[in-house]
Amino acid sequence: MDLWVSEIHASQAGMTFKVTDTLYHAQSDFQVVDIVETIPFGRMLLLDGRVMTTERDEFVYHEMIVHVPILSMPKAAERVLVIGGGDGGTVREVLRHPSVKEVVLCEIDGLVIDSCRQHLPTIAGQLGDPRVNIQVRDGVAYMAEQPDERFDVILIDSTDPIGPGEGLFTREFYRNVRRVLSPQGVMACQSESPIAETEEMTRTLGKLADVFPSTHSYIGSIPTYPSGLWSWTLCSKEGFGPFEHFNADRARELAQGCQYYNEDIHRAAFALPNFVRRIVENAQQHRQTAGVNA
Ligand code: SPD
Repeated sequence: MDLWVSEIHASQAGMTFKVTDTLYHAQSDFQVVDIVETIPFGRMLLLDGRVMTTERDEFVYHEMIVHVPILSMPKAAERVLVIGGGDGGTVREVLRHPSVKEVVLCEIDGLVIDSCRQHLPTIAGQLGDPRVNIQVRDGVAYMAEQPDERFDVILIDSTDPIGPGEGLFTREFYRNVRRVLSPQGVMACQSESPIAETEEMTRTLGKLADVFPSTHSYIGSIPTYPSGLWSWTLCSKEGFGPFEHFNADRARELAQGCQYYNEDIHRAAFALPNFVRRIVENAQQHRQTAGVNA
């Protein structure tokens, strides 16, 4: 049978992958969950038809959402919260840091966790680690209930800002993230594609800038995501950025086990092309227009 899967992006461009097998297909309470075997990228997780991760290029996203913030901190990360990220890739990377004592994974959709454990073992394989505490909960509600300063690192490994992921892109949610971070803590979120999702990225950065003392966006290449160019944004409670506390020796040591992240990538990812700089500037503009309480 000649099977293909296509994701049509908001920009009205798309990407098509040759599929050899459908391993999992279910409608959960929140979304349609698919795991398919593709020729170019190996196994692929799709939520509501959007590519979330693939065996072949997942390392870029997961290493960048984890190691950049953790290596930017002035202290060792002990308590980490991952919101979303039910495929387990972010948790796997967090566990590479020996200082980590606890990782809470708060994922709204239990079917995502179960299906990835079954069909994506190279990504989800660390979810059984004794340091991992899985909460199948809505991340917005979970965050609102947490005591102040509970986590050193909060990673928002969300879907796009539609459907179940929408609440993870609000000022109210970001205010709770700031409140729940420990004093020297750091957060990072996926902040969409500067090319394919320019407006979403601008809106997201504007909201983050309303809540945190500073925002630091960084970029990387993810072939299976819209346009192939993706962004993440790092914020800290104290306002430090990616370099003040960066320890290149620690990054070099960690990089031995990584496929993308290394000490040069840590620095280079923050070198933004002019059109991305302008998105950051427009977001600041949006902030001034919207006002802190909007
Ligand atoms: N457009 C795709 C955005 C997906 C971001 N989250 C991916 C989850 C991988 N752990």
